[in-house]
Amino acid sequence: MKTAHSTQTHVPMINAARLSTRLHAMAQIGATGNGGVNRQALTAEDTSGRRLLLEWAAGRGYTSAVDPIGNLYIRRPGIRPELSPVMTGSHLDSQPTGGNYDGVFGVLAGLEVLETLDDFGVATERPLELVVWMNEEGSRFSPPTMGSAVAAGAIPLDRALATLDRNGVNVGEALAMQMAELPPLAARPLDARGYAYIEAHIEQGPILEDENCDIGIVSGIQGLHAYQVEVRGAEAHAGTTPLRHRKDALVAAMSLIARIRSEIADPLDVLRFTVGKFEVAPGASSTVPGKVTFLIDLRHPDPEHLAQTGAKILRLCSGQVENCGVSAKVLLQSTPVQFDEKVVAVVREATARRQLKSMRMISGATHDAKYMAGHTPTAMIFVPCEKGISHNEAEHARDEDLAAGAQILCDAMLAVMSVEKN
Ligand code: HGY
Ligand code: MN
Ligand code: MN
Repeated sequence: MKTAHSTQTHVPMINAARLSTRLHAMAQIGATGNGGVNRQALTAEDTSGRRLLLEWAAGRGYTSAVDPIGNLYIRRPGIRPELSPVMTGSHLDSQPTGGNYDGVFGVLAGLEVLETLDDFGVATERPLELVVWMNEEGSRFSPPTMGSAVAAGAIPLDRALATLDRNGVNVGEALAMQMAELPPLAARPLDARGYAYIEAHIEQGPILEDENCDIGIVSGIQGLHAYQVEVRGAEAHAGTTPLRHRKDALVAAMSLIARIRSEIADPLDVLRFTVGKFEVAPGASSTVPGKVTFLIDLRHPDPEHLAQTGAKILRLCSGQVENCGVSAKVLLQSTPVQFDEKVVAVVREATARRQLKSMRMISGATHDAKYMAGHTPTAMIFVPCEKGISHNEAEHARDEDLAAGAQILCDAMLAVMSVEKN
């Protein structure tokens, strides 16, 4: 066994065919039949995906552990087990109409790196860890990046475990059900700190493709606020109740959202304001809606602008609107994150060595790397995806781009071991 970055005489090359085969195998789990997947956090499909990954890892003799919020840690041993690990990872859970690469690529590229080092007989001084974050998408249980937020102490564990899905099932129950279905896993405390963390992901936007770049050298992530807004009116008979007596929560919610959009409009089109989940109760055609609950997803790279816009929204979502009561709950407020410039430089140098065309960029999408950056030197690697389409079953990335991204991840994880921490 050669030791990485000391006696290493050749550079390990990832196995592109194996990576492609794994991606296709994972895409069968939760396949919707329309080209994408529905593998939401802690569902049977998510459990099947995790089981398959754990089988692949066990086949290589890697050890696997789980922390109290359900993050999985797959470890390839190092010569010096007491050293903190070089880490990579991403997520296997998807949006309801998710693509075959969002999150999955980062997990399987990470596994590919571990296996490539085995194939090339490379022993590293530091252990390597592949993390599968629980509930990155936040589509079944809000907010997104729940697992990495809890591991970083940004969300209290008990609050996360008590989070309900739309059927009234909480995270703790769903997690216990998943754990009962998986092979026994060692218990890992809530501690995701490492020597360095590098996450590979599809860009989920059009920039790399437009600029004809192979690799995105991601230097940070824009900020994200998530709010839950509740509009409370009064249920009434659709046929007999005149307008003057109505407290129509749907009408109030629509006019509130229109008001918010006009108050925060951004002529530069940098601000991202989305209402992606909108529930009307009781949801009967002959009853005036008594209650509407909707989720706001707000993003911007500038912390000041994000904070001011968020405060404006919270002001608008309080008091009375069209005869209905309105209140808002903050689910998540994560400020923009700058990654560690030493690790960003490692990714840039690895890309240059491979003579790939790259560009430095900020991530518009959020990722678990955001929380890792708070306690571990972190950077990300992006690969292009077709027309930037994501959170859509048409999401697609080319095998050669995915292989290039996995190779840069391999090179960077080896190179980062030689970087002295600040
Ligand atoms: O919402 C996001 O940015 C991530 O893709 N879950
Ligand atoms: Mn993702
Ligand atoms: Mn996503």
